[in-house]
Formats: sequence, structure tokens, C-alpha cells
Amino acid sequence: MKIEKIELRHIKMELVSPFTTSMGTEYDEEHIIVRVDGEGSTGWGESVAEGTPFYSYETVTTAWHILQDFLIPSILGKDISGIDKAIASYEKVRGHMMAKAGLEAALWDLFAKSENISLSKMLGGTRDKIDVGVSIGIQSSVAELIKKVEGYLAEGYKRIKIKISPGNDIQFVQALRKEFPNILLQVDANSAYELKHIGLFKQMDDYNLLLIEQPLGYEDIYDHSKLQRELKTPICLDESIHSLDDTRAAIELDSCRVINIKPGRVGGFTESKLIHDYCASKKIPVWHGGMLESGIGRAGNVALASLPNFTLPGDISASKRYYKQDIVEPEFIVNKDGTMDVPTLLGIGVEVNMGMLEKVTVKRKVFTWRSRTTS
Ligand code: OSB
Ligand code: MG
Repeated sequence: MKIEKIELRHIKMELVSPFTTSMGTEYDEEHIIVRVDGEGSTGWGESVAEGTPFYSYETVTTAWHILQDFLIPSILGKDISGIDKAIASYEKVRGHMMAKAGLEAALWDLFAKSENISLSKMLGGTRDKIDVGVSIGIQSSVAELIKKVEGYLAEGYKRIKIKISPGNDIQFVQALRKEFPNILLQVDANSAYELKHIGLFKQMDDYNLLLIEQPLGYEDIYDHSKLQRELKTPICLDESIHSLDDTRAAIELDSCRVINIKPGRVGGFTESKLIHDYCASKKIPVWHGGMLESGIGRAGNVALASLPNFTLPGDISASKRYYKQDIVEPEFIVNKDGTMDVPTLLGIGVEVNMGMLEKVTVKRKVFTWRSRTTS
């Protein structure tokens, strides 16, 4: 596959409602859309680095720099026989997983289209529908939270995740359990706690939570093993897992019993598949996390979540849960039974709405093989 042209777009999309976590409140989401053209086909990917370095050290600006100055020059104008060859061409670049994952996603779409198969098929997916959940930000009151949860359950969502932070935690869990004794419920702390809060997590052990996501340090694996030892509820790691090696360390140390896979956090679908397969071999369930993606990133997430060991409902919700209008057609919807259909058309299986994409683009740059850079 001759890589002829690559385009980056910095996009900014307004969320339908502010999203509050222990990291702060987001009103809109900034990401990078990557377009790769070669031999008459077009591939699309999304880099989930955000406007702020609060979830990850990466930002739209660092990802743009790494893409423009290192990743794109390593493949532009080259004839690449497979995605593994593209990855090998930039293997000297350390870290910057979100930058890498955005480019890799576009390449997967491009190769799937040129091979006339869906991305799900190409990744090894085995499902035509996936179970989906919803991630709810910290609410101003218990009543507000209950109202939100009721609404999402009525839409069919199979699992509720609530964000927690010190002072906004056990009271929400207790209230939800009282109101909804049987729902699949989990919490996500985004690294807001320390080992000294162990008493709080022991209290949470009484509420039949599916899992507790990333309670401790964002790079930590060791302290999580000390916490997991004291709890019945499985810990699930998100922020701490950047690679198969991190996954192996976390599982060997019993730091967690569930893994959240986000391709953006681990450098792409290739590493995600390695983590998925390793977890399957260790009987560790995985689920697909989310980064408030547009439909372009979401399409890739849905395809990846169709692999067999994604046995828990993911943070993959309907387009309208995030944005008034998505940048793909058709938009992603949740079926009444809490599933989402896995696209079956070629590649990511949805069309990019160019008018909408144009509207949300704040910066665009095209890289061509002859001129190296233009516009
Ligand atoms: O920790 O899972 C997280 C969104 C942005 C950054 C981090 C996280 C999240 C979410 C939202 O929880 C998941 C979604 O896309 O629905
Ligand atoms: Mg998380």
C-alpha cells in the first residue's frame, strides 16, 4: 500500500452536557482526526489526546507534534506491506501512545477497505452486536444522579459507571444501590485516592460493585496490588496500563482482576489485541473504555469490542449521549436491549459527514508525499 497523502484535523466538539470527573469538568472535547489516502482508498482514525494533560500527559498539541514530525515522515510516500511494517517504521518513538494510535487506526481502516472487509473482521471480531454501558460524570446531588441513571436504563444501557472523587463517592454508591439493587454498577476514580483511603474502598465492598476502576496513582501498579489484596471487589486498571508489559505486571502482581482496554492509551489496535489475547489466556475479563470519541474513533472501538474476551459492557454509548450531531453517518445508536450493532460495511463501516467534520475543524494540515508538506 503506497501511502500517498495524510491529513490531520484538530477538531473541537461541544458535549451535550458537561462531564465532571475527579480530573475536572469538560465542556467540549478536542481530538485529532487522521486521514490516510493510498491507492484509491481512504482510511480514518482518531487520536484521543485531549486539550488538557489531565487524563494523560499527551495533549492535542503534543500528539500533533509527534504525528507531524516523527510518525507521518516515517511512512509517507512509502509502500507499506502491512500495519506491522508501519509500526516498525516508528518503533524508535517512545511513548506518545495516543498519537500512534490515531495513525494506526487510520491505517487499519485503509487496509481493511483495500482488502474489502470490515474492520471488525480484520481485527478478529466474533460478534455482530456488543453490550454497552454508560459513564456518568459526578452529579451535583444524589437526586440528579438517580434521574440520570433512570434515563439511561430506560434507553437500554446494560451497565452504569459513575465517576467518583473524594467527598463524592460512597453516598452516591449507597443511594444507587438502594434505588437499583440489581443493576451492573461500577465506579471510576481516575486516580483520585491513595492507599490511606483503604477504609472507603472496604466500605464499597458491601455494594456488589462490578469493579472499582483506577482508584490509585495514574502510573501505579504496586500500590494497587496492596489494595486489591484487601478487597473482594475486583480492581480494574485504566490509566496505569500502556502496554502488554504493564498488563502482565499488573496481573502477575494481582493489582487488578479486570482490564479496561483503550486503544488510544496503549498505542493502537495491535497492542490492544495483544493485551486482549493475554488477558483471555489468564481468564481476566476485559472491556472497552472510551474517551468521548467522535463517531470516527467510536467506530474503531465498536469493531475492537467485537473480539471474544470483551465480556463486560464497555464505555461505548450512543453518539447522542455525547454530541448533538456526530461527524459520521449513520450515527451510533443503542438498541432497546442495550446492545450496539457492529458495522459490517468495509473498514470502519460508517461514512464521514464531511460538512460536519468541516464545521468542527479548528486546524487542518495536509502532508503529501511529493511536497512533504503543504497548506
Ligand atoms: O476514565 O474512562 C475514563 C472519558 C475521558 C477520559 C477518561 C475516561 C472517560 C470516561 C468516558 O469515562 C467514557 C466514554 O467515552 O463514554
Ligand atoms: Mg477510567
